[in-house]
Amino acid sequence: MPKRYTITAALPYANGPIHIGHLAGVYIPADTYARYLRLKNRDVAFICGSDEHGVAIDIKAKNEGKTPKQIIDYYDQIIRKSFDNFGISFDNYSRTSSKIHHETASEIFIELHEKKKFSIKETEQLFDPQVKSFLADRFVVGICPICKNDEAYGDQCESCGSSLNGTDLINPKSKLSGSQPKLRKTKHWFLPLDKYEGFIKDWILKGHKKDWRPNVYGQVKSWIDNGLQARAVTRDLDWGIPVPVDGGEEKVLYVWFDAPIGYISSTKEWAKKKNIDWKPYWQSHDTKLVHFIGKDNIVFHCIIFPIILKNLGSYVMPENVPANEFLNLEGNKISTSKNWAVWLHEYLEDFPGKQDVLRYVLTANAPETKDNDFTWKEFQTRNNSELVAIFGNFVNRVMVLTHKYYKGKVPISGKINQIDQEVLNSIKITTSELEKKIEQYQFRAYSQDLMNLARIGNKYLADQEPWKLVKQDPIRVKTIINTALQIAAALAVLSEPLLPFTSQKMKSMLNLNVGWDEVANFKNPLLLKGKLLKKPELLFTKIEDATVKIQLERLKNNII
Ligand code: B3M
Ligand code: ZN
Repeated sequence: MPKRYTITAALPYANGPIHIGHLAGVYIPADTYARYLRLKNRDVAFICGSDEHGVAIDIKAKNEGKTPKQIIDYYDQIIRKSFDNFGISFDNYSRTSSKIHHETASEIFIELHEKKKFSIKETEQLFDPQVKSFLADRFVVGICPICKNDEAYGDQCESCGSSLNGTDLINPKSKLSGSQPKLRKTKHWFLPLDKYEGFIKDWILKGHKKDWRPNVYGQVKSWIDNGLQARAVTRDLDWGIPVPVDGGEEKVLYVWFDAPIGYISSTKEWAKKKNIDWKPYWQSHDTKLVHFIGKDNIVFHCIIFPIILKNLGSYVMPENVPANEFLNLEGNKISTSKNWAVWLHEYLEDFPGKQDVLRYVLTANAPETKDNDFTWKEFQTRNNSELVAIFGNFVNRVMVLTHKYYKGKVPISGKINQIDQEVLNSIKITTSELEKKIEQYQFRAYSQDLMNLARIGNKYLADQEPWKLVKQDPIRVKTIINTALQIAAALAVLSEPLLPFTSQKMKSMLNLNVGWDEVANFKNPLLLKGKLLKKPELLFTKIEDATVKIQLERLKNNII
């Protein structure tokens, strides 16, 4: 078993708020995994931060007549607040405009430069004569030569994940002036990816065929099959980390060179606060490194960043990169520019206190192996027919009965019969299943196994009907209530990775203080007889049709 875990979540660009696609694609799975590992008493560094360089931010600034610094300062704090509100429990959330990141990225660039790992070449790049600026990355759009997506950028096609040079685009157009760009010579530092095809083949194509998700493995394979090409890791831009070597004047590091290094600088920042050494989290072979990302970031996390680390020599490679596919919204691609999105800050205004409902629905419906669709109807259905009718109803019923018959005290159990024993056995069985699913990044399945345990509890109460036995068999009633309370206690603990707010409420109501492993090694009881339970409060409430209607109207009325 690894001695420690470094879990990274893709650094969100600080040029807009967070929406449900970000949560579903990256942050809920990463947080669920990190919370689970902590419950298993593992040493975890859950790392993230704002991605504050790159053309996307520069474009936003130009469009709003602001400076890039104003843009990142504004959105960095909005993003942090959204993650806090949704219980995304980073151990450190940094930002790539920080001094420690500029230093870390510059040191790494200088080390690679001095080790002559780059090839420095003068090439022709796209140039906009009207605004007298080179057109790097998102400053140019055109048709992707691979998949013909007509909104491909100068560095990447988000539709097929291809990493591109601007000169690869068909019919390129300047995002700055709309004009047809010209070619102009300029010097850049290139990372010769082609030299590392063998390394990627051995490490991923041979080594991770079985344990990496097919969509990730398949994208890396198609990259290798098409042949890796050298990639420029510097840009003719003024927003970013200045190239820290002679000849790099007026150039900056390519955002995808510096951003993944942001994981390392954020870990350094965290370790400094804790007064511990950061190096084991990135350089010890008993560390398990896992990158949580969306599918459009696969090439940067499975090929480019690992080749950078490989060249540094002392870094570990990611053990897994469980990239999710995309989440669509009401049948259409989520689009920031068209405002076709459910923004977290708006969701919380309309559904205060329902963070766990969204965490559950986005996990139950997560795009783990293929693009999936979020609909408000399904949101309502899963809330009403699963969270309210099964999970919440079960916990509320058993607590109400405990207060009704025993003034809130856990009753002593009489002799348990075979049915009781089977129900109690489901605690250990379910926990072992949940552990397997989470360890294999199958969070959808985890959410359904968890709901199934609540279903078992709900069915047990409904079948045993203790309310009919109060007079003729009070001991039997005590046994049934005690057994059902053990299931509720197990749910309180096993739900924490995915439903942290609900788990907290349940532990408080049940006056419960047991850990994951006590549930995993379940020995009856988790909840001791005589323990006084607090008054139950409803864990979930129904969502009405009118509420869904309002959300659909808001979407349609606010589209740009
Ligand atoms: N800022 C997010 C994106 O491509 C990008 C991730 C960086 S992770 C180092 O949407
Ligand atoms: Zn494409």
